[in-house]
Amino acid sequence: MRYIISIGTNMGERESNIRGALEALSLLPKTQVLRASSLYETEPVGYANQQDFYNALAELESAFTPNEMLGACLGIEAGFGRVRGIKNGPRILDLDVILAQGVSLDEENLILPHPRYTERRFILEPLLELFPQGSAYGVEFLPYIERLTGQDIRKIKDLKETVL
Ligand code: PH2
Ligand code: MG
Ligand code: MG
Repeated sequence: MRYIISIGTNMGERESNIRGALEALSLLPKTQVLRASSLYETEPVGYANQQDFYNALAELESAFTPNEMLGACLGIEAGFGRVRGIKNGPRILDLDVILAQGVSLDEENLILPHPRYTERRFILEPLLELFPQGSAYGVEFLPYIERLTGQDIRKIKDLKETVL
């Protein structure tokens, strides 16, 4: 099954956190990282008084179920020493399952597609880079980008050649 995973960080060495997360995803069993978006620097959304984030998206092919993928992401975050603090606040690494191909799910610990990605430029812009047609796995997301205002985002560099 194909997955879109978002990677975010605004503590420590942000670029190496993103690269380390991509590497950790690629080392998961039964899983390949197919491609990654560019690396973006983004204005914090939801809680303003913190350092800008680095964000990127990865597309994976994996035999994991969505719940197994969520567990794997939480495990990678823990491996980076993530400590949970204020909601939307600073974090060394956040890995969120955004889309799983053909899956829509509403469970206590996992909702797919991700319930807030439609409001977040730091997810939608890299998603448009990966899916220039404006839909991914049959989910149309282009209209959401057009509705957004603010949320500064700057492309920092290509990760494709360097990561995979
Ligand atoms: N993650 C959040 C809340 N706000 N803002 C940016 N720019 N990037 C993020 O990854 C991010 C955020 C909650 O996970
Ligand atoms: Mg998040
Ligand atoms: Mg998260």
